Amino acid sequence: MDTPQDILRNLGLNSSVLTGGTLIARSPIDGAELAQVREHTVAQAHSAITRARQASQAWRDVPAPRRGELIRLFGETLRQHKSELGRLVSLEAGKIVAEGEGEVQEMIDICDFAVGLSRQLYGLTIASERPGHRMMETWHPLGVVGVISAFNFPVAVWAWNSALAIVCGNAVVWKPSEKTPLTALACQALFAQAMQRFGDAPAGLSEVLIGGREVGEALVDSHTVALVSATGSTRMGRQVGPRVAQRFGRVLLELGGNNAIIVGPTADLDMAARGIVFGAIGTAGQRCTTTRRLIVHESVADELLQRLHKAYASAPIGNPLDSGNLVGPLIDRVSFDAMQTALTAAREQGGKVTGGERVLADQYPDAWYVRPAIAEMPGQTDVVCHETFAPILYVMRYKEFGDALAMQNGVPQGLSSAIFTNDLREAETFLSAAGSDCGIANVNIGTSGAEIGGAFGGEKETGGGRESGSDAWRNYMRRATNTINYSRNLPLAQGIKFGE
Ligand code: UN1
Repeated sequence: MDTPQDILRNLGLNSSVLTGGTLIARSPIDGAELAQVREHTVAQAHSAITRARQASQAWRDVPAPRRGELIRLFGETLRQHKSELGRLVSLEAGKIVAEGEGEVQEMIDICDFAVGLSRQLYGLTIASERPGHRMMETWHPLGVVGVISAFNFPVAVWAWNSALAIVCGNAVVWKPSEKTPLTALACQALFAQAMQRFGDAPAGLSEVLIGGREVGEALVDSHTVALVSATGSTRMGRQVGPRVAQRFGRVLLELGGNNAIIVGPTADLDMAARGIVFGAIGTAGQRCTTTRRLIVHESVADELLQRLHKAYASAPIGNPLDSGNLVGPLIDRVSFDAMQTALTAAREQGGKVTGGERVLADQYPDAWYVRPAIAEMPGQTDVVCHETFAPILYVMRYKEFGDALAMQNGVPQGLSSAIFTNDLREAETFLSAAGSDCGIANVNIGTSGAEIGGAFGGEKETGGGRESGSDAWRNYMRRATNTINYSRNLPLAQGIKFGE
């Protein structure tokens, strides 16, 4: 099961989609070509959206618990293929195998969550002000949900969206990153297996669009697509958000993060160091939840930095398929260049940078491995306020807790945040309304690696969307408020008398 072709064949995918196409899929591990994938035309994208609409019109009539059965079967299929799909994620996105498999586990977890949810799509019953009346809410599917996902979580983000969207009675059209078409095709093949076992699910329930900007735009601009859920950069969100809003479509945005960990004077430094290292160098700094800023109390800064430098120096960098390695490659050269530009800026802005250089270039001339960087900054300078999708940890020191909080909140992004402290006042203040302004705020846990059970997403330039657990399912449904009159009169609300 080594090559992606083998994996895709094992998943039952027709190999004709992997050759002779115009989209060259490459592995960031060594730059090797993995496949030449056929791209969809705009006309094909429109046909896929039409198929999805037809599917959604049949699917909305299927009872929600029965819809859950399809997702249960999909979760089962994923369990059977966890290691294969995880390996494909590693090959195509460059994650270490443990993280590739972890991503598939997130898919399995959201399937379990969605199955339970399929029996809990509750609405409220509301007290009416009129006698003999009852008010309630009912929740209905939206129709077609569009999903745009990024290279760094090439399968889980789609699963968060589609497992919920499908139990909620929608069809899904997915535009994966051009950098990760194979994992998307693999997911589609696995979903097709679940559909087959299910029996009578309508074709078109889950569509994949392979291609670039034009097919993405077809999704964004189609009046048939009721909700566009887009994960990626803030730049992408600035384009997608207004375009969907222009046609009064709904958007769910999960955009850039610039996640900080505050380490207070009472923190358990062992735990803090481990949380920071996983958050900052895990997935080679390419998670939206990656720890990008460390705000550390001056009394523990030297000690903590010493530990971090030691951990960074011994973190094995290399082929993510070798289980000993903890840091795989960056996705491509563009990423590498962006990292170098940020580090140059950090130096210019008074930073002291350790690491950041390219490594393993002789062994992998066409791949981009780097030593994760630590940049000790004189303050929260301009470069620190930008998300660079690479393993750079900016470190700032503080004296007063209020200053640490202000620094934590003083960036345009608002995804994830954490504090390591054993001081109850600090912890609770951090979680309070006056504390972290992020969508995720943790105590004695790092910024990345969230469980699927909570709502996932963030504020400010992160876009405000929430996916995954809690009540995020409501994004995929429309709410109807119903008032039922079971009396023999027709009283008006607000006590209005009209011609009586
Ligand atoms: C992302 O990087 O887009 O919390 C998602 C985490 C993962 C999801 C990251 N569960 O790090």
